Amino acid sequence: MTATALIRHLPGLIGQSVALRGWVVTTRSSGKIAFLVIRDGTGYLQCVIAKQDVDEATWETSRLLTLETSVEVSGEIREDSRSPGGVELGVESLATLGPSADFPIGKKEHGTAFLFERRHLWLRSRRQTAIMLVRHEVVQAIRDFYYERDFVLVDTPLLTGAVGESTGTLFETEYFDLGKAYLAQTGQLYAEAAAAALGRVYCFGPTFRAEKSKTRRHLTEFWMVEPEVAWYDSDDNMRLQEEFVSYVVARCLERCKAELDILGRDRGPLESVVAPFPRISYGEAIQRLRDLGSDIRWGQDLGGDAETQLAQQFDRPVFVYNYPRDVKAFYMKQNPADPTTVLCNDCLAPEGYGEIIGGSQREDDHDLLLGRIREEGLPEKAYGWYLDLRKYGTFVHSGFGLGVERTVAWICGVPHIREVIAFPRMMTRLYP
Ligand code: NSS
Repeated sequence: MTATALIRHLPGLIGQSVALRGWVVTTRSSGKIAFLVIRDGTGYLQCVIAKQDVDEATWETSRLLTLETSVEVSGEIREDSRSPGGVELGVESLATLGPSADFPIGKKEHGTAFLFERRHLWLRSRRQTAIMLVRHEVVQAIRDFYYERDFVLVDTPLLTGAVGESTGTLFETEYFDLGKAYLAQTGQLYAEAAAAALGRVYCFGPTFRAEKSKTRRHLTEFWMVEPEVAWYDSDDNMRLQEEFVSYVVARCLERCKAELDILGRDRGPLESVVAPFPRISYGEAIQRLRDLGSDIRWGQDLGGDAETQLAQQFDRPVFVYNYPRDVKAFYMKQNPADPTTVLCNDCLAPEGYGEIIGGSQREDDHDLLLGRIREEGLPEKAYGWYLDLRKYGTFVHSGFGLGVERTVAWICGVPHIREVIAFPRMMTRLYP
């Protein structure tokens, strides 16, 4: 195939002849002139076909085009201030590459079940591509943030022999002669080992949880970025989080203006996302919730509704720190000032989005950690290597995990996280 131009580059090609390939978005025709909008993934382009300027085959083709037909067009790029991108194409020839009869997703409203069943086609819509582009920017911003700060990327295994987070949500599979393997719920434990080797590290990949809940915040496969830092305590950890979240949001405000407009996202609330973030202890959070009329008691975990209520009191993300030990994972460091709590924090996003980060200082005392592993009834043998980190040069260290989908949903202002991953996996969805 001959080289073709990308729509994104056309404003620099005014006056030149180009060939383009793409898919039909809309067509409109009068007796003598037809307007065709195509998209190629990099943008949208209006193509103008004047009957008197083209051969009969091109004119006939233009009249028969249907939604999502793939086409090749060529002609001259002209300035047109009313068009998206400020240019249009004066068509000289047009050919169908792949017909598309009865594209199932049209202009009318469809239910979400209908759309998710056709996710492979729905992805082509303006809204879905805008979301994917914001996600792309978020992922790039994450990588840049850590690269610029000398963190080393360490890829952690997805097939693991030990429980990372909790036994309740494990996907397991038979693993040859070695018994059961679990799909990773987190890369954290391995990132801790890597932090003792490299100092500042992060892992970034898909994680898996057999979530049986059907909420707008849970997927069974989601992406998480997990930094782990030697010599950071819980306070340092929260400072890194607020700097990180502010950075990612600022990058999207700077580079995703068009996408946020397509999504109708009010930028005001995102512009307030500037460090430092307010911090309230778990105890204070319970008191605030009770003052708001909740009957939640000390010792209970904060559910989605409680998180929403708390976050509503602030104009930027808020940290809730030092939760009761009994509602948190085994690896969190006991709070020396109050052994019923652990040195940890969640970061709750505003506007009803709730928890986007869970983080903690890690238990660095060998015997306390072993005690917690036993208390939780976890198989000691599987954690031998993890305990070794406390036997050979134990070190104060902290880290956190930021859920990519929850963050993208919040930045896009999309209510349900299933819409911000190309092919969501949920309890009720494995297709397409
Ligand atoms: O369970 S977390 O709170 N924490 C961890 O996994 C730690 N091991 C991270 C660490 O310290 N390295 O999950 C972290 C974040 C949480 O705040 C959410 O944003 C996201 O991961 N998360 C999810 N997103 C989508 N779907 C599900 N099911 C989900 N579970 C957690």
